[in-house]
Amino acid sequence: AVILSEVSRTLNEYLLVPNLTTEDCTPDVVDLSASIVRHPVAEASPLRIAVPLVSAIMQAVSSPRLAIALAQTGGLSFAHQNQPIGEQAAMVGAVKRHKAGFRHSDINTKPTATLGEVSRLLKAAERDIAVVTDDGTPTGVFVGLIATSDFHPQRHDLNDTVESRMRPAGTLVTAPPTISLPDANTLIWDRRLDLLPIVTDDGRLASIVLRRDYELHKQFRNESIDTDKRFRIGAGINTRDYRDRIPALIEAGADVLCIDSSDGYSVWQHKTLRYAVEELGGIIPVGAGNVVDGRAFRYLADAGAAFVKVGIGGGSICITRDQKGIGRGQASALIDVVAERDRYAAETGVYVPICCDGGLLADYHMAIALALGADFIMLGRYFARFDESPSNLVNLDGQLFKEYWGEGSQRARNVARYDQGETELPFEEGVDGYVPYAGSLYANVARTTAKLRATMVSCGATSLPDFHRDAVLVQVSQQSYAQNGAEVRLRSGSSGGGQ
Ligand code: MZP
Repeated sequence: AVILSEVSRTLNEYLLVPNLTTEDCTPDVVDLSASIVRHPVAEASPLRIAVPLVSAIMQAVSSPRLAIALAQTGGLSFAHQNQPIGEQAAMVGAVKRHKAGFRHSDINTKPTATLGEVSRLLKAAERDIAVVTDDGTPTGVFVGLIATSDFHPQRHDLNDTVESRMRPAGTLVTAPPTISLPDANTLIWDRRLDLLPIVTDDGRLASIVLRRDYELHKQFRNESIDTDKRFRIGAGINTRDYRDRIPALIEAGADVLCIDSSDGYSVWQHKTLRYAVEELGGIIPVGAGNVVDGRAFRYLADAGAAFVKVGIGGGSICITRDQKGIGRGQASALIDVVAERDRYAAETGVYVPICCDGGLLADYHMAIALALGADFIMLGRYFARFDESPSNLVNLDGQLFKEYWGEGSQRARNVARYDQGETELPFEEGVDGYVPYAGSLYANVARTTAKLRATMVSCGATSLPDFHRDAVLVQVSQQSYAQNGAEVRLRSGSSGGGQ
């Protein structure tokens, strides 16, 4: 046997040491966008996401609803493969059929901008809307695109109706605003507007419907939506029925695929990747994994993997290490694989992104994983806690939980993921349980990305490649780890960090 000299270490065992933060390094300029599929070192990746978070290929996590919410916040979801091909393709299709838009609460109906600001924004956006005055006086102000009382998008062809409601500059508007928020939402997207001013019958500005976070969504528009304004979605595949599943998923519109397996260092993954590259001509990128060392990374990268997923045994529902004695601490696995990714890029000129998968229990673990070199992060437990995940919300002794179960549990019976030729799982590698309910994905992802930005600013980095290059990490002792949290009794109302 070979005994590796290093100890197997978790993400919990590291902290970041701050670098110099300069004036131009602020949270609002931090770019969290990530490459998710292979690309020549000197070129951009053909597929990028605005925030480096993807949802796990799991029954309890990735539903169409969650996929849409995650795409709206800049990440990406993977429809699980532990279901008949037709059902998985329908899940992908359900997300692709939705036109990209915003939830109603994402738009603000209070007039929070002055007319001058509206005018400047519209002009800067070079939209086909005329704003006549920017003196800030509401009376008599015309705003080009408005909703009138006889405007009912449901009853009209949207584009025709909108065109016919465009008024010449200077016209006073006489109808009360009756547009509903969903209609405003649709208009904003269909007309590619950044905001929609609504004017009352006496010409006063009644409200401005605008995107909540202009910069975020500008970035999101560029990076998380296909050119056809459809949400992006990925899908899991397995090494058994890939010849049927991959074509069906391509047909349904999947943007990227990933072989879903607890142990990706296998000839079966090699064959699946070669099928996608040779027989399908690489028409769709296919990621592979999971692996925990550089040898396995190189094997899959050589076979054509679009990205390689790292992590065995660290998942919050995972008992693989207990059951089979297989796995490696996530930090040690990442350090090894990242070094091989960089060697591979230097040797071949091809950058194959790494996805850190499983066992990220605190938001700061994501920062540690990215600092260690991960390109993006796959999360199960994190997303399972939110409203948008498909599992049941349950009340246990007065506390709310969401159900969450592993793909290796009897409940999921994902035989293909643990494929060693059996038709039944001979033993469980995952558990079936509950995770504390945490509310909306939107609010949580916003808080998590705020933390990531703040961490990167402390480390003097404004992009993930900078962070990879410049982060300084230190191992923590048990004594020092014990001081990570607060040492006081919390007052009621204090969240203690809210994770
Ligand atoms: P976590 O985010 O809940 O800690 O981990 C999610 C990851 O655990 C998944 O992306 C997958 O790689 C892995 N997983 C899923 N099911 C099991 C299992 O039943 C598992 N053992 O380990």
